This record gives sequence, C-alpha cells and structure tokens, in this order.
Amino acid sequence: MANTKVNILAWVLAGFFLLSFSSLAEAAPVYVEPDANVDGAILNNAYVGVTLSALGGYVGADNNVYSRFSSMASTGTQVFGNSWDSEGAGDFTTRWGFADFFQSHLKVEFDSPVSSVSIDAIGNDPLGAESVDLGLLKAYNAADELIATYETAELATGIAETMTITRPTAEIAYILAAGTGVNFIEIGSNLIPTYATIDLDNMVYDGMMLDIELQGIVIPLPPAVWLGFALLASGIFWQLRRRA
Ligand SMILES: [Ca+2]
Ligand SMILES: [Ca+2]
Repeated sequence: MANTKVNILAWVLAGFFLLSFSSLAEAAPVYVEPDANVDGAILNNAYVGVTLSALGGYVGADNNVYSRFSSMASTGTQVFGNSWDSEGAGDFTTRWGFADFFQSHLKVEFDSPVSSVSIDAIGNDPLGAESVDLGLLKAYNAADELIATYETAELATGIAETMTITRPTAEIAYILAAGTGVNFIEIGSNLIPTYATIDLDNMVYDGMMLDIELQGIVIPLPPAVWLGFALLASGIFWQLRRRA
C-alpha cells in the first residue's frame, strides 16, 4: 500500500512538472539595457543569457563593453561604450564602427540561440558636421555563417533607428553591431573620408528564454536552467519509482 502511495506521488509530481511546461508564458522580450548599470560599469557579463564584448579597436582597447553616458541615448542616459577613443588613448567612447583596426564593434553572444534581436543605432556626428551615419546589424548562426543583416537609413545626429532581425527559428548565435559606410567631412575644399560610427543602445532579444509565472510574477529562465529542472525532476521521479 505504501509502495502504491509513493508510486502515485511520483506520477503526480511528474504530472505537475509537465503542467508547468504546458503553462509556460509566451517567450518574453529580454532587455539588455545599459541604463541598468552605473556609468563606467563593465557590462560583459552583466545580463542573463548574453555575453558582450568589443571587437577590434585601437591598440590598447581592452575589449570590454561599458555603460557610458551619451546625450544621444535612445533610452535613459546610458548607451553601450568601449575603451577606444579617437586619439587611441584608451578612454571610454560611445562610438562603434566596423573598421577593425581602429574602431570597435559590439559583439553579443547568446547562451542559447535566439529567434529575434533588436538594438538601436543612433547617429552621433557632431551637430553641423553635414554628414550622416549608417548602422549595421549582422546576425550569425552557431556555424559562424552570416544569416541576416539589417542596415539603417541615413541617421542624422541624435536620430535613432531600431535595427531588428527576426528568424523563423531560434538560430541567431551571436550578433555584431556598429556603424558602417563612409562619411565625407568637408575641410576647406577637400572631402576627407572617415568611417561612420554610431551610438548603440536598448538591446532586446527574444526566443529561447522560457517564462515561468509564480504568484503573478513572470520569471524568464534560460533553457539551461530548464534542463537542470528537468534532470532534477526526472531524478526525483525515478528515485520515487524505485522505492515504489
Ligand atoms: Ca539606454
Ligand atoms: Ca558618427
């Protein structure tokens, strides 16, 4: 009789576990927002589910991503920053470009591939520079294949455009984001080419994050945590079954 009770308990536990999956909320947007951190904070591992880094840049750039104040932030006061500056002095900047040897571009790696990602590109040329910026977002799969790109329209100073890539399946393993194209600055009678750089802010991703709702509070959990739960639950289940 006791064995039967344990057996029933095991099946009830298994049932509750399956129910918890079937009642999952829709995958919710996950915000990777520099405003959540003080000015100068290193953001590389500051958010659940993602790892941030700054690729390229001047010699001396440290490849960290920082929370950095920008008057052109599209949300709040902070944008993504890096350690490159125009003199190569290793100071913080908010400028991101795709010219490897002297511009940093933002890399965001996902712990598990996602289906959708967006980030704001913001034109950051000095007012009156008579130039515009272009933003570029590139998405790669786990085999390092470029699977989608998004390029903005021309961005005037302080103007933001949200760059979004959405795929039918969760296949985006990482993204790169920065300014692209070439600006020409008029100096005297000469047009001097400079690579376009932009500010980046307000990243949001969606896809494999699974939500559990407890007492009305939605908690997004990465799949690795769910896998842990699943292993734990199956372990308990089989222990109880063995006793039965
Ligand atoms: Ca912000
Ligand atoms: Ca610029």
